[in-house]
Amino acid sequence: RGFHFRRTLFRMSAINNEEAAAQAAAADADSGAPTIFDKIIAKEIPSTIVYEDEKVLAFRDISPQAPVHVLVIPKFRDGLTQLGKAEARHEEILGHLLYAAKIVAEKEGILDGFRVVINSGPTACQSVYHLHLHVLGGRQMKWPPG
Ligand code: TR5
Repeated sequence: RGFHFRRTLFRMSAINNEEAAAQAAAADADSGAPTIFDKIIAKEIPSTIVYEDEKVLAFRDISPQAPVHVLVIPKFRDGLTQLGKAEARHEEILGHLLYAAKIVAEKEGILDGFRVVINSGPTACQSVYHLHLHVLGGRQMKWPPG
């Protein structure tokens, strides 16, 4: 019985630790500080650009999770560190990003089947706090995602 109780306590503290870690990451990760993507936009860091217009940049992910893995980002972040921070004024750029994802899919020859993913916040494993769409394809995708 004692063992059971201690194990339950341990599980509870593990859950609390995970929640605390997630909250800490959330507080600190989305600080609004410049990210690596600013350097990519400024072309201070090289990237393989797939598509670009005055509002968005699409470049290959450095750690591809599929034969085609392209990130589409707004050139002006304007507070869009994550989708969860979107406001009404962002409607136009959000639509533009989604349409750019379709152009990327077309250019990459995966219009028959592709996936667009946005990770918003630490619980969704967002790691770069500059809104980005992942465009993935070139293989059979699985569902549900992990
Ligand atoms: O986890 P989230 O959804 O935030 O996605 C961030 C993505 O940025 C990941 O898929 C990373 O692989 C990608 N990433 C990170 C860096 C990077 C990049 N893609 C292209 N070039 C990159 N550089 C130069 N540096 C990165 N740190």
